[in-house]
Amino acid sequence: MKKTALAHANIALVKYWGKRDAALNLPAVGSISMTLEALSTHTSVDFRDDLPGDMLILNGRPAAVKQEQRVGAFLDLFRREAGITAAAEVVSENNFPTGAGLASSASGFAALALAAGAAAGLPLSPTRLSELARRGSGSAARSIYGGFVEMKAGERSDGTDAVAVQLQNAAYWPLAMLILITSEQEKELGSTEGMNRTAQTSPYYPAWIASSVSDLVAMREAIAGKDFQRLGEIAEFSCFKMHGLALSADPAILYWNDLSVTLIHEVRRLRRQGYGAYVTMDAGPQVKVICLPEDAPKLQQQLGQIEGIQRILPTAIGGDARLIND
Ligand code: 2P0
Repeated sequence: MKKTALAHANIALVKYWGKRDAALNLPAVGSISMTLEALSTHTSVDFRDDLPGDMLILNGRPAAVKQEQRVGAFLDLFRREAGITAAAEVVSENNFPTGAGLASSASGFAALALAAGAAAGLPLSPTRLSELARRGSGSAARSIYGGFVEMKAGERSDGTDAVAVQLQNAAYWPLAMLILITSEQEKELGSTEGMNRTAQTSPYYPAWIASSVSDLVAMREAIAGKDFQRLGEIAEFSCFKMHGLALSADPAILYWNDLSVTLIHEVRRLRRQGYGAYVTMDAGPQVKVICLPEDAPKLQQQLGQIEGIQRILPTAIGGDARLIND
């Protein structure tokens, strides 16, 4: 039976970078994210006996073979568990640019996990869904939940404890984010490849792993105390530490473009003027500004004047991934 799900993207406030097991996609560090209301993926899955193989329609077009194979391998996890062999028709739409450092794999694999589990008739708990979503993409484990979410690195070799938990729901603390799109091109180096190169070549990698623990503790405290300044400071620290780490790989990994750097300086300038605004960035050139909802319109107006910005997506905190009636 065809089932449809919607999941929101998320942006890490404490970043995940590096894997402790490539086959099961187990993260080397824990991470904490906020789920984003304005960025979502809508996916339907239909297991059908009349299909010669899995089919993926992504944003209205047949997907590339590589993407179709990645989705097929992910669906095998559900087929195995449900004891079915039918191929699936998967139709997925993002309401934001795909593959440009905007966490499309997070919302994509969370929505796919939820829809595939339901279509295969599997009764899956949110924890189990998170574990399965992680196999598609590490950050997808977090997009099962809304609000503030922590992904556990876990210790077990089978990955059953490498799952996300919700720290607080979407209504707990209404923060905002401005996503400044500097380029809509797909990134040159995917996260998985970037992480592997970093782990293999950066002399800083052990320090990154060791120092992540105190970042997670500090971020949990900032969220529990609704301390915005502290949350912003830790988020910037984790972000720049991750990008510094990536730069220390051989060859160096640089996800920023010229405009990214201009915008980082601009956010710092606005902060000196008294605005509460903090930067975070992922495996791409987009600059995300964490702010309070009451400051978002003024910050958007100021940042929107910078030459070269393609567009600004303002967003609130989003809710849980959910099934949608067909
Ligand atoms: C994060 N990123 O915590 C980090 C920060 C990007 C920078 O998780 O290899 O697509 O599929 O597990 O989840 C993006 O990487 O990586 C990511 P895989 P994923 O959000």
